[in-house]
Amino acid sequence: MSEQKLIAFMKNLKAKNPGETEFHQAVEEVAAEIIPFITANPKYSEAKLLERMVEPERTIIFRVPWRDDRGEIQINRGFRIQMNSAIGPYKGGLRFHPSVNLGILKFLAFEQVLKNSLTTLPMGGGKGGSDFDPKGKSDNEVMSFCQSFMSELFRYIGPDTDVPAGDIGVGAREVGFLFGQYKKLRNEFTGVFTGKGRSFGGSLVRPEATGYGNVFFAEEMLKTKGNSLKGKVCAVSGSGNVAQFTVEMLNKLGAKVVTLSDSNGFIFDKDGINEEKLAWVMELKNEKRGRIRKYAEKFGCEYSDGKRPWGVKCDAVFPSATQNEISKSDAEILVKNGCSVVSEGANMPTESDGVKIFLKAKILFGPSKAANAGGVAVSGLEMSQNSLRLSWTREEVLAKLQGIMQAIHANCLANGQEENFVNYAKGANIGGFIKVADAMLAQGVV
Ligand code: NDP
Ligand code: 2IT
Repeated sequence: MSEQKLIAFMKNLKAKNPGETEFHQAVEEVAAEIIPFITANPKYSEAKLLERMVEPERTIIFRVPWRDDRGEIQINRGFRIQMNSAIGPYKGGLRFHPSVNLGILKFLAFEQVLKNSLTTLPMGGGKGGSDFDPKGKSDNEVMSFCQSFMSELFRYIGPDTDVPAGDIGVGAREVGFLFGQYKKLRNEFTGVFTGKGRSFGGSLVRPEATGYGNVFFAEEMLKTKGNSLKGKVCAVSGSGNVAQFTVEMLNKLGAKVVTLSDSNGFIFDKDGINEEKLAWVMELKNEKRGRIRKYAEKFGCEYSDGKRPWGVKCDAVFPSATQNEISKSDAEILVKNGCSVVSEGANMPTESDGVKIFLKAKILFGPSKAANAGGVAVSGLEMSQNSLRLSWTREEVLAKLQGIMQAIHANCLANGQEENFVNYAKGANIGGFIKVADAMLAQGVV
């Protein structure tokens, strides 16, 4: 019966949201777990909560005109999806990447609602961004774009309404420019953004939080097997914010990381990306804004152009670049090569058929909405600190992050236990859903 309900639900969703393939994918993975759950708990199905949750509360699309360094006018498209505010203000990042479109941001906003629910903090879900490509642009061009983007977005956000942060292509530089323009337009200094610089209200450990949190989550999964990351050979993809701090924490826990990538290819360093090499990568990526290929030239290791790292033999993988970067055949190869841990730093990095391969093999699979929730969790802690007008120490924030990742893991266990196996994907979907659904039920048909 659930199978038929899922088919009908998805048919309707696709007809209403044509062409939004990533949104369809994210919803289908969740609905496949939630429909049997709400069938068994009819108070949720009668209130049409799943149907309500896939419809954004508000979608804002706007023109972003700006002038490049040659004086030429450029036009980009800006978006903010205000998906769900049942448990708190809309919260979620901004992505600047040429691939950005409505379907991608709706998938991210939908995932964010459930992820934020799992963090234990009072945050609703949202996501936004633009098809603007920061790559190859000067600092001045990035600032012009950010100022124009915020000149429209400022109407719709606020510290108690909607609090954006970074995502792909939006790091410390962009957040600074965006926050500065908001402050100028509103004439107020508030915690309207997270991921801010330390000197203007940013939280300690926010830059590290997503990568560190993902490693803590993997360690929790391994603990259930009496195992740990110590001595494990790990493959990480991406080389941006999430990837960098994933490597840092893996090194601290005694694992060996052998890969990093960007959209051009990946490096394989069999000796491991140690602290010193990681510092070099951080400078390459965050300051020089160069390509990962340079790592192979500098440290004399292998570089594979146009490829992803999933063919490398390893014990654990931490996909930390983008959606759908692990295909079904990649998943098959990973399992065949003996990989027994997949902890998702990126959002939805594994194709649906790949997830099925991991679940069938019964390996430890940490889905993104649970495993990468440490980033938004520390964003929530940044909001708390801004409201209190004080800042916590590094130790305090780190301890809270660790506690939150353990709580998320426990929630997944409670809702995802199957016979001799923990289905973390199911656990995260049901665990995330319940809190939002209960809040929506209590608030009536709004
Ligand atoms: P960054 O912009 O800092 O880094 C992104 C990295 O991924 C770069 O190495 C980039 O390579 C690569 N990448 C991006 N798009 C593609 C693509 N289409 N194909 C191949 N490689 C690609 O972003 P983040 O590290 O912040 O984000 C990485 C992932 O983590 C995203 O999925 C994001 O949604 C997710 N995430 C981020 C959080 C955060 O706090 N920042 C929190 C939770 C999840 P290149 O430079 O060549 O583009
Ligand atoms: O996908 C994500 O969780 C993020 N990009 C972080 C969002 C946030 O508000 O910190």
